[in-house]
Amino acid sequence: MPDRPLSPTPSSPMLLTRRGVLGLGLGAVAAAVLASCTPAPQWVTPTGAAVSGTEKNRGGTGRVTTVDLTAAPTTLDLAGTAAATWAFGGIPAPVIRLTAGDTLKATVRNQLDADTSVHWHGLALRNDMDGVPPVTQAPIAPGGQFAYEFVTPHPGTYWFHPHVGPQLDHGLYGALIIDDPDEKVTWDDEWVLILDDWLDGVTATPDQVLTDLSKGMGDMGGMGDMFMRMGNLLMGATSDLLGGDAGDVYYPHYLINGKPKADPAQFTGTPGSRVRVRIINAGSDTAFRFAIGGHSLTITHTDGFPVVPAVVDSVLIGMGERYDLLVRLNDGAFPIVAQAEGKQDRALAVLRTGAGTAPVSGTTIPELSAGRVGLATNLTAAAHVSLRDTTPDRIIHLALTGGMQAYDWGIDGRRFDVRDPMRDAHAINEGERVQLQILNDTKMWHPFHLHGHTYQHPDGGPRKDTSIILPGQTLKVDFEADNPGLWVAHCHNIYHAESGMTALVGYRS
Ligand SMILES: [Cu+2]
Repeated sequence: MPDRPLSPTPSSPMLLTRRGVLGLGLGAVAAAVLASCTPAPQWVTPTGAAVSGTEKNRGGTGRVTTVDLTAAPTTLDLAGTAAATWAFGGIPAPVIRLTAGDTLKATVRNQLDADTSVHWHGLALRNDMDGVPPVTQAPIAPGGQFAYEFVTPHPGTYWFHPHVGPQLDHGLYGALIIDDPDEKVTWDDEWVLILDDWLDGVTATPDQVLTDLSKGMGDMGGMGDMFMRMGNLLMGATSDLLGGDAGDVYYPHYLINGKPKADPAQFTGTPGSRVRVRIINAGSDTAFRFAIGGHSLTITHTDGFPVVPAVVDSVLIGMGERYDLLVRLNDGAFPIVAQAEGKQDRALAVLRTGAGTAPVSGTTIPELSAGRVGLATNLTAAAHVSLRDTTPDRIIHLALTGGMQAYDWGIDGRRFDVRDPMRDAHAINEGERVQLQILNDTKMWHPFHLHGHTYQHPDGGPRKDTSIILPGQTLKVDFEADNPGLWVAHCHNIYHAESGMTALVGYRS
């Protein structure tokens, strides 16, 4: 089926074909004609030949992994207190694991009373499986289902979550681990740790939080300097590492693998053994500073892609980011800590390899305040995943804008409109080297995430799909336009994204 041109006509949630425009009557036709006087891009369609042809060229191993995911109401046991929430069968969902080149067939069933979807975060997969309603698919209605099927293109640590409203801030998430058939690293044990900030069913629902935030903080004046809770909001949470305001949502719990610090997740191992630790930040408004008491950490990968190994005491992980670490285990009992950066609270798990008193949550962790903090900006891509050295064919400027006063987070001063997703879309051509220059023109940090590609930080920096950008800074990242489709790029603070801090990069047909 050939790719069909998309209409520039606004106001429809679904992307209209030209035939659809003709059905709208004279006014719409006039608008379409007017729009055609300026050369409006003819977009690739997610279900068109460019996308299916690219998938065919991926080839793959032919092996298939089949999973069923059911989004449904459930309860999470928080150290004896039941929190009503939504999840894919567990919090986190069972790990999905396959080898690069294998096909994942995932049937997602919706038993919620709301539309949903699943986005496979970080994967450069075929566009029509990216899970972004209304851009790449219609939402999965209550009682409905959707069959995702795609070749997994790259090895690494990925994860999945809905891309509808603030549903990520329920328990709807899980890890997707893609093994490398040419893996160079060896390890004895492997742990997947999913970090999360938790409020659902305890203090509020994510929708209630979004409603509260959306009222803005316009009349609260200088109150923002004082560290205090105000309902679902947290005032005065600041971090030097994050360049000021660390986050604005009050969370009563911080979790590692669904467990609060009063009932911490337990990890056991053998002294001297080497563990590969895969860490995913599934939080919605919290960066975590991760450390293991009594241990140094060797960063080997971020966002799935290998880096020149870097030894650190702790690592800063924004929402949506992943880090893979190698850890040589010492003898005893040790705290595994994810400090909620700037929020004066933490998630805790326990590492035990021998005798010793179990650590408690208030323990001082010297590694958290030591000098060697793992930051993406200090990492170097492994040579074999570094992009070729060339000048970009196209530069796209994006300014992150808005603030807490009006809660008007956007891009280039405008809020993304899901009912008109192509309105301000940036057009690129397949085969181009594209550079995104992302200016953070706000007073708060943002974890910026691009779908469908893994870009590279400047000067040989890491390959990533989610990057922390501090206030006032500009991040320049390059990517190869080799995956046709319509791809959103947005802040992974889910409340900022829902407020409108989302852009769209589309391939011309
Ligand atoms: Cu943001």
